[in-house]
Amino acid sequence: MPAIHPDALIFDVDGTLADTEEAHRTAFNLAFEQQGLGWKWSRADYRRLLTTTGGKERIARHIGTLDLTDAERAGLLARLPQIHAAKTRFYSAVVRDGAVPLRPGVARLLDEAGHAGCRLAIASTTTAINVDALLHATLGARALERFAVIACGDQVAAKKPAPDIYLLALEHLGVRADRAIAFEDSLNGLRAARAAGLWTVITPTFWTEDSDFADADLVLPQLGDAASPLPDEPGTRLRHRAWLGFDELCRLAGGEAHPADAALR
Ligand code: XBP
Ligand code: MG
Repeated sequence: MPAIHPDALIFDVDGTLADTEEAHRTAFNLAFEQQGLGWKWSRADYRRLLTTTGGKERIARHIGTLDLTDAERAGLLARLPQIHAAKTRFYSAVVRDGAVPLRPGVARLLDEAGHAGCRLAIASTTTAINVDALLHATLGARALERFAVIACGDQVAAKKPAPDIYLLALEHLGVRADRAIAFEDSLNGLRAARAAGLWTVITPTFWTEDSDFADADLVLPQLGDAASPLPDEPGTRLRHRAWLGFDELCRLAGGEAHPADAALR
C-alpha cells in the first residue's frame, strides 16, 4: 500500500508530549497537604490510580477506598472541585516554570509534520490550564497557534478510554478518523484512540509500560531523534532511521510492512 499523508496528528499530553505524571503526583500530594487531608500517594499508589483517567475521578476513586461514614464521604466528595483546583494550581505553576521537558523527538515530529502541511491537535484528559502551561513552557509563547484543535479535560463527559475526546477533536478538525494518527502513552488512551478509529502510536512511560499494547499499530519506547536514537533501530520496527520520522510514519500508517513482517515472507 502507498504511504498515506495524514490530514492530522492528534497527540495525547500526559505521558506522550511530556512525562508529566510525577509532577501530577507531587501536585496531588501538595494539594492534599494544603487541604489538611492527611493523604499522600506513593509512586505505587499513583501507578495503580492512574488506571482511572481524570484527576477529579482519581481523587473520587481514592475517597471510595477510605473507611468513612456516608456523611464524611459526602463531605469529601463535595470538596473535590476545590481539592482538584488546588492541585491544578500546584501542577501548572511547576510546569510553567519549565520543570517538565518534552519527551525526545516530540518537538522534531511536530516540526516535520508542520513543514509537511499536516495539522496538529491535542486530545487530553487533563485541564486546559495544564495543557496551556506545558505547551507555553516547552514550545514558546505562540505554542497554542501550532495546534488546530485542543480538545481536553471536561469538554467531554466520558473521558478516556471512551473515544469522546478523539471524536471531538476529529469533529473540530473536520477530519475523518482514517486520515488522522493518534499518539498515546497509556492503555486507556490507546482504547480511546482505537475506538475512535485512529491508527495509533504508543510511546509508554514508567507509569504505563506494564500495559498490554497489542492493539496498537506501532509501539516505540519514545519517538526518538538524532540526539537520542532508539536502541536496535533502524531494523526492528523502523526501516530508515533510529527515530520515527514523519515520512516513515506516513509509510507505516499506509501499510508498509515492518522489516520483521518482510523477513517472514
Ligand atoms: C492523563 C490524565 C490526567 C492527568 C492528571 O491525561 O489522566 O488526569 O493524569 O491531570 P492524558 P488532571 O489524557 O493527557 O494522558 O488532574 O488535570 O486530570
Ligand atoms: Mg497520557
